[in-house]
Amino acid sequence: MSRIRSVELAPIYDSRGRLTVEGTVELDSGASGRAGAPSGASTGSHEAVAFPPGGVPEALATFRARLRPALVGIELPEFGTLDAALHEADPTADLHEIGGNTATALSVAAALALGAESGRPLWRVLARPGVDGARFPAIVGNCLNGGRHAIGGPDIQEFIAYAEERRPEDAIRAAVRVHQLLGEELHRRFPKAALGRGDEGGWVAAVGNVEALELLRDACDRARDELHLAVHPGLDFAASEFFRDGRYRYRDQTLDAEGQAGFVAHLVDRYGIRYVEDPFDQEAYESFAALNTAIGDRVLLVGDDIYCSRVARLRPGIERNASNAVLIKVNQVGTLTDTLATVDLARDHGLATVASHRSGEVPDAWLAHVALGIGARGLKSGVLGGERVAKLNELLRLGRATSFE
Ligand code: 2PG
Ligand code: MG
Repeated sequence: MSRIRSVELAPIYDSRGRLTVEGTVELDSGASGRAGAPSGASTGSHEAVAFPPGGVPEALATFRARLRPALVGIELPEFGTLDAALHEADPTADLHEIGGNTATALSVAAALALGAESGRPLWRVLARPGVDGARFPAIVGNCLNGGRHAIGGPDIQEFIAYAEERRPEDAIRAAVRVHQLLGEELHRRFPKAALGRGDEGGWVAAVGNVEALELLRDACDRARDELHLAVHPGLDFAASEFFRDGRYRYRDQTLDAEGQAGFVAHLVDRYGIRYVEDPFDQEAYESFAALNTAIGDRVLLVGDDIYCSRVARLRPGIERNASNAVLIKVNQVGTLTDTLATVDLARDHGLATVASHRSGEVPDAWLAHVALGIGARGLKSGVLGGERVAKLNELLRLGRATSFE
């Protein structure tokens, strides 16, 4: 039986230079696992709170006072046992006492330790029924940043290359090429402007929403022609961020819910969009449902802030047929056990899952294993930036072990 010999929590930096936490779990056998937790900028109201009110210092103090004594010495037949102990220590739904990021770091570290002990990669430790590791996710790669992930960019948060290819090497190549072509075109169009990249490694430019989408569409078209690979435009509106007093407030237009639905559907058809995330406010189940009826046959319609990876938020979405996919972020809900409950609920009702990074990431690779293990339709992990590439490179490694013939 595996027993926890030691458990640690330490501060590390994320890709925005903010402190987060990294957990280490060591078993009696000497097997160990280590994992860092990322942080979002456009966080949903129903997410686990990343840290207690006093931030990382309070998370570390709480860990030392309450968690370490509760965890050292317990038997760990599966990672769920550690997750249950975390919830016992902090019974709040949003984990604001211990912090959702503490929960995520320790939960993933425990699963990695169990995998190391039994010679299994993480994805196998997490594998859902019927998942054999042969079906790889599409790449959901952010190529141009806006919203809260960029200064001076468009209102829409993410302009995405959605690459649906069986082989990870093909999907990643296509997404990377879209990013490159988009950058080249921006250089051509704004030869004197200082171009940069945003929080998720996508380009930042002083362009409007529609101009950015045109650039993305053109880059996807060119990448498709050049590589003969399936890559199409996608958007994460992160619409809760610009929804105020019942209206969607873009810099150049203000729309009510119906207007927003029409705008999204128009963009989908005009620009050949295949992936749409959070086109409405996080409480707008009915708007989601109407749009899903209208475009769900041709687009992956993904709920992020609306569900916050939680069973209690996804259930009403399923009842209303609010989307055909759910974004999965472990630290929105805290532990792997909670995450997998949401994944199982989605699968049982025919919804696709997309495993996602956060805008403030750590250079860990475990997200690629989560994506493969849950049988995700997509891996949303950006395209460039070391903390993004870490996940893509891990997916490449996993793909190398697989025969696609
Ligand atoms: C999102 C995420 C990741 P954040 O909205 O999907 O792209 O952003 O981590 O800031 O919530
Ligand atoms: Mg989102």
